Amino acid sequence: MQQTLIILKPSTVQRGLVGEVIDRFQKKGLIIAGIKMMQLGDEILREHYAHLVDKPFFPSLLKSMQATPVIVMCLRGVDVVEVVRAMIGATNSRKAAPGTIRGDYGMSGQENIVHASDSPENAEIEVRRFFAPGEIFDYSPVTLSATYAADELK
Ligand code: IDP
Ligand code: MG
Repeated sequence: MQQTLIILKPSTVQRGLVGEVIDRFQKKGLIIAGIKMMQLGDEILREHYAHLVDKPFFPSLLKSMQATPVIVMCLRGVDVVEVVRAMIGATNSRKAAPGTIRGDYGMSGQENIVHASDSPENAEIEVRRFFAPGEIFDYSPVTLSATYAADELK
C-alpha cells in the first residue's frame, strides 16, 4: 500500500490542533504506520526544503519549522499521496478551499498547518529521511475490509 510523509508544523503544535488534524486523517480511513515528535535541525530542513533554499522566505521558513518540536507521521492508503494532497489544499491557507485542512485551520502561506509529500517517489525519500526502518509498522487494521472493496486493495 502506498505511503506518505506528513509533518504537523510548529504552528499546529502551538495552536493545539494536533489532535484535530490527526483525527481527520484517521476518519478518512488512512492508516498510521509511524508517528513521533522531533525537533528539526538545520541539516534535515535544508535537505527537506532543498527546492526552496534560494527563496527570500527560506530563513523565515527555517525559523518557523524550528519554533517547537513537530509531529511527523507516515500514513498509508491506496493512492494516499494524491488523497492527502487533496485533503490539505493549496499551499497558501488563505487560498485553500474551505473543507481542506489548510482552508479550515489556517490563515497563512507559511504557517500552513501541515506538510505532505507531493509524489509517491518523494514520499519514499521523505519517509526514509524522518523515520528509521524500525519506526514504521506494517499491520492490517481489522477495519480494512470495511474501508475498501477487496479489488481495491493491491
Ligand atoms: P507545499 O507545502 O504545499 O508542498 P512548497 O512549495 O513545497 O508547498 O513549500 C514548502 C513550504 O514552504 C510551504 O508549505 C510553506 O510553509 C512555505 N512556503 C512556500 N511558499 C511560500 C511563500 O511564498 N512565502 C512563505 N512561505 C512559503
Ligand atoms: Mg512541497
